[in-house]
Amino acid sequence: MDRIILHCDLDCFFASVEIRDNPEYKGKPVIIGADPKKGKGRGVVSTCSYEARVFGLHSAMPISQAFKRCPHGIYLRPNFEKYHKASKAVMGIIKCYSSLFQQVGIDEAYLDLTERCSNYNEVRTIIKKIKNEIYEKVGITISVGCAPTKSLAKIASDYNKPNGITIVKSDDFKEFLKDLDITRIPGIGKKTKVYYYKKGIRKIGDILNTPLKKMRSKFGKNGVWVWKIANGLDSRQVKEYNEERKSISKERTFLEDSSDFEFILRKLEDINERINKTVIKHNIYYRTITLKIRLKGFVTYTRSKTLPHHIQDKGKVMKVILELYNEFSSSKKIRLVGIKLSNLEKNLSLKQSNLIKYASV
Ligand code: TTP
Ligand code: MG
Repeated sequence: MDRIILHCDLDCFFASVEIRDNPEYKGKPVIIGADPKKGKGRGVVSTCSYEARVFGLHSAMPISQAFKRCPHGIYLRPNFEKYHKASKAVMGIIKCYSSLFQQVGIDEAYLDLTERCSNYNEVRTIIKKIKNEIYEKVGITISVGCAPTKSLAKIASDYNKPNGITIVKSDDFKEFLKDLDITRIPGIGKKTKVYYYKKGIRKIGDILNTPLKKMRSKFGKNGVWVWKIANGLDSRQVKEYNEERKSISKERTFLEDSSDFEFILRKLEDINERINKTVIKHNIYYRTITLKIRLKGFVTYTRSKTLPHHIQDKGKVMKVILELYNEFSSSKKIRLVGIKLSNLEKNLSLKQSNLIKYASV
């Protein structure tokens, strides 16, 4: 049997927590977000119950527009503290079912059950157990998708929301995908889909029927990525960001040793971008920035700078890296460059302020 990966995603998360705490809202259109001020409010919808979605409401919609479509809805301001507490409780339950657990964002997680299950009946039993435990202990529902890759598991969890279970067996995944709209693929949003629709690609089946070469020439990198997803070629592992982690680093060895500043700068910028993605995803702040340079002949230098405060700022990282690079002088060609961020901290209060920005309230 192939890998067994679950993707778990809470249903209309913020709204579910509010409905749990106010049972009189059950079955009603509940909207979490900015104050609608009778249709004159600024800001957006954070999320809404499925009853509100019937009126076309969705996350990120201007709250004034939501009010026009659903004036009788129950409009509530978000209570992030409550949502963080619920999220922590849910994640605490999910992670008990496998050591391969990865939380993504506030209400999603992956779980690898490959070692634990030997058939899909066992998988279904565990999914039901997880869902029941979450409902009993936290009082909200979650949708779970199971598939042989992370991206397919994510498509599966979204397939039957709310409170759904979708198991996509490794032999059946193309059958499952073929009639789905391409926007089901994470990475094809409203804007990207236009390019695909124009070239006649609407269903995932159309991608399956297109050779990789053609996908690359027509849609570039995005085309290759979605082709791989559709063909089950996503080998990304389920791995937890380790709270005990002391540093984050990435480096690049050049195909040929170089002393071309422009080239080296581009590589450093590329490394910085990649590290920044990890930093944002795990909400990490750092104080120490280190540049690593390995010269032809394997002599390695490192130069560091420690800042007075923790930051999360890729522009500042690049500035420090350039300062450190300028301090360094050698006539020898460079073989490898790397950036390391250390003195790390996961900062919850800033995370909350980001969420507030997110919800524009
Ligand atoms: P999602 O999982 O995207 O949405 P959801 O859980 O509300 O609904 P679904 O049943 O479709 O999964 O996001 C999780 C929470 O993150 C959501 O409850 C509120 C917050 N959020 C925002 O504040 N703004 C946004 O634009 C989005 C997408 C989410
Ligand atoms: Mg969700």
